[in-house]
Amino acid sequence: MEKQKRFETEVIHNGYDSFKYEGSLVPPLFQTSTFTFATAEEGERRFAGESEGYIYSRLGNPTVKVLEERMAVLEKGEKALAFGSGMAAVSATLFYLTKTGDHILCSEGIYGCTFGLLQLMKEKHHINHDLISFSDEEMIRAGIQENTTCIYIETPINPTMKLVDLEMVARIAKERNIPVVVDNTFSSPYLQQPLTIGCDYVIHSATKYIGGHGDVIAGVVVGRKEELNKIAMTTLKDIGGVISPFDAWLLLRGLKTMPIRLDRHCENAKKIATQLKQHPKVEKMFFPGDPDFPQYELAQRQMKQPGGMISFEVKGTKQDAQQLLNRCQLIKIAVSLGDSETLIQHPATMTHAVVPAEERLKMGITDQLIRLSVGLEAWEDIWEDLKQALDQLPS
Ligand code: LCS
Repeated sequence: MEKQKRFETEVIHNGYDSFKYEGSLVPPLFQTSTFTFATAEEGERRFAGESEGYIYSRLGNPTVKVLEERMAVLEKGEKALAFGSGMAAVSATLFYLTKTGDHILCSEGIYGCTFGLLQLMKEKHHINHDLISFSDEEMIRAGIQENTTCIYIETPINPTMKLVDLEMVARIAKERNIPVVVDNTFSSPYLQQPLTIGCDYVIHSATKYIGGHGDVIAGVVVGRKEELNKIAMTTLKDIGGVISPFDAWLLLRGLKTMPIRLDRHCENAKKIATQLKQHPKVEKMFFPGDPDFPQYELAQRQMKQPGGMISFEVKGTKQDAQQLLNRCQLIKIAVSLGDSETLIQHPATMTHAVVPAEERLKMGITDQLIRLSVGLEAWEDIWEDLKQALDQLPS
């Protein structure tokens, strides 16, 4: 096997041999829905799995394959599968791991649509779940039921930035042989690699830091070959949330600059957080790189850098929070994250609007909470814009 290179090299080279493709430096875009067979018998062999080769792009595509191989290496997994959205990746994995009557133990705090999916699974398929704080071992042990077939966590959690100790969760889950699924979207594989600390599946909304340019909706799951092969042949193939070859191609382009983009996102976020924390209109700030962040020590241990996302509460009301958004000029009001542009959103009425108010407050999503995805602009320009918007809030 070829020796693995450093992360910054693998994002550019892994999974692709240009000489298999006429020397094309960049992986070609195989924008085709189907593949021709030389003979009927060859078609039969491919369907029977007796002959290597592509059949139909829902079952596999060469451009998508380069992306999957690269992602597997970056997350240090055996295999990766690409999907048409982060939610397609989440739903394919959760439906693969559960059946009617099973139970999912979930971090208290997850992306709004993942919350919506869990509701749907409960109402339509009687697959239950509990959202619990993963802050101590006893709580996790007490949350595991006889029928728990999956632990599902985000870290950092969208949008509160709370962290889950992956080493602790993986250790407890191993005792009971329960697979741990980590949504690694907020970290990217550059900052944190959950499979290396004993977790079983990593999911990404590749829409975010992996793509990095705000022009793709996509998802990825990484894990062990045996299980991912089963997902490929069931909840990916038959539910059909596949990625388009063009989107896979865009993600390959985005991936090349992911480490340098993230270095800049993190550096900018640290600078913005330092200023934000001192502003008189800011009530609280949640940023894993802030030494006063309650889980600062865990962030230092678990993440290479604290990431590019900051949440904060303004003093005042929901209307004040909305006014702050309205007064931003350079910073764009938009959901999504991990793009070059700095984006600001109001989780209670946007990404987490589907979560009932009581549940939302338990997660820590107040009406005053604002989420900032720090972009790649000059940090001084981002701060100047945010500051003038904050300065205008009533005292
Ligand atoms: N997981 C996390 C942690 C997410 O933040 C998102 C999307 C998803 C999964 C789903 O990925 P998608 O299907 O959109 O690719 N998060 C969004 C957000 O915070 N704002 O807009 C989308």
